[in-house]
Amino acid sequence: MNQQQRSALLHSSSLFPPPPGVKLSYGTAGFRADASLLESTVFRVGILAALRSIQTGSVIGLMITASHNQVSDNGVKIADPSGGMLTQLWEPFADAIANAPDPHSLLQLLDDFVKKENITLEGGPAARVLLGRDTRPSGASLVEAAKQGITCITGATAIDVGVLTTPQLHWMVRAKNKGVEASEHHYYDQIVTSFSYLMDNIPRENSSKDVNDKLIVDGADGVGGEKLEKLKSSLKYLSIDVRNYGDGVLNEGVGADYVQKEKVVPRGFGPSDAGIRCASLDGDADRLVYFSVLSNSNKIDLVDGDKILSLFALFLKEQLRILDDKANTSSYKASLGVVQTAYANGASTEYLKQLGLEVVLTPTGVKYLHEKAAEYDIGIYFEANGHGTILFSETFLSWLENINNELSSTSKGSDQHKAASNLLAVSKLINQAVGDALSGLLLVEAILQHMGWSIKKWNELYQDLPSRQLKVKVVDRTAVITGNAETVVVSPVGIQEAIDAEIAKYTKGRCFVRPSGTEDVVRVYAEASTQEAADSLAHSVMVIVHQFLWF
Ligand code: G16
Repeated sequence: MNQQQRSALLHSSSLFPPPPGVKLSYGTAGFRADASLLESTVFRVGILAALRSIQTGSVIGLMITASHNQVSDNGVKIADPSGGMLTQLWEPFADAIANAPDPHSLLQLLDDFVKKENITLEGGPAARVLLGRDTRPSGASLVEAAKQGITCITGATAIDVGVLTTPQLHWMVRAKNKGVEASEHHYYDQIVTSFSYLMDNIPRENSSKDVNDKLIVDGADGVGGEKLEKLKSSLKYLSIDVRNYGDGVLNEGVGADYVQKEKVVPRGFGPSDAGIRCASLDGDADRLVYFSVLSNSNKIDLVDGDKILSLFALFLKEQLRILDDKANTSSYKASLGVVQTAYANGASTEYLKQLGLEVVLTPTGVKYLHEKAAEYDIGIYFEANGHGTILFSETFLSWLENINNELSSTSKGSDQHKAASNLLAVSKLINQAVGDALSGLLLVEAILQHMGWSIKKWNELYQDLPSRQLKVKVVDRTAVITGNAETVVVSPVGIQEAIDAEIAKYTKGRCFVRPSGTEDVVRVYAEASTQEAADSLAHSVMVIVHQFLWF
């Protein structure tokens, strides 16, 4: 690092002192905390993004969001060149620089890291970082801090793309690095075109069945609602009523996290909506759940990420079967796998296995699920909370392109040709970089129309086991260390035995605890044969967590 670069870093970082006594870590989805604590961290993550861009010779993304968290929180995370999450190999460096106490120790860490990673600061590629943010009021000033961090690195450019959903930013990074058009307009163009294509391909006999074109969407008073309100007029086959798209408080009594955890109607919905298909996005539109309002109550029938996964799996499996059945050209056995976490409802895992699918569990966090799903030709991953997508391998896609071209000249309009083109359209509609509520919603809508299914019929695929999730405030959540895809607690010693003894009291009992990576709580998940039993198991385990961790 030359003298000029060192002076620039020392000067700029002295303007962003870290808040005393605060230790942050790059958790499930980047750094998250009360927004007032984050300027220094965001500035430093800006430096990291520029270094990552130089090292990879690619565009990197930096998103300012705290997604489902309360409006006073904010956060920052990095999108790697593929559009996916920052490589886990850089997370310890992110932690170290975020917590460096002063400019000199920060400079030392940067110097060591640049040498270790062979990052060429002079004469190499110039850094380019795309910067996006959600609608949080603290976002604008944090974007400025990120710009200062990025541009401290000589030659680096910060490209501010404004207010976006998190998945849009990830999509743009991926598109830019593939050398294709990458504006927000191109994002809409791609999803609207592939959605229309899927809808046009619907077998005519299904179009009059019990699915209708009316959908009500809860926008969580965040960026997703705003974007959908603008997009909806281009969706000729759907009539969407968007609610909660900006007037209320972000994530307060609204949004996918609230709906999925509390299982009650979000603000702005009521008994008059009973019977209509409803969906809910989270604060930055990377999660999606569906629900229907129960008449004369504030309760809902939840259709969560597991059911979205099951719907996608059914459709894709069917398209592959049609293609395979009549294959007269080169045969290709595409691998289809599904990835879930321990939060997946036991009934969903059972159902997917009965479909003959390979089901794999990973720890919570898209970074883990995504990595696993990428091992298949078609990998579908979903967390129960509604975060997920479908990944297609390059090898499979190029085979599919060839078959589709061949079929288009030999048997245009045949079932087999439609299956090939449906699969291609799904690969363009669904976000290949990260879970995306907007494109996920359009795929759900297209598949329901294909099947001719109402939300009720979809929800009847299998019956969820009753479950309960609770948050427990403890002194230090990092004291909880888990293993085996978060299904057992390894430390503190003795807590797992106490949890097991509690589980043994319940029919179909299952329970686990884990520290949240986005909020300062320990999460408890319990499942059992009745709602009362699931509630009771969750409460008993909450008491155990308190006993072991409130010291
Ligand atoms: C983030 C992650 C998700 C994770 C969720 C909750 O979602 O992207 O993978 O399930 O946090 O994580 P935790 O239980 O560790 O707090 P989002 O939508 O908040 O970005």
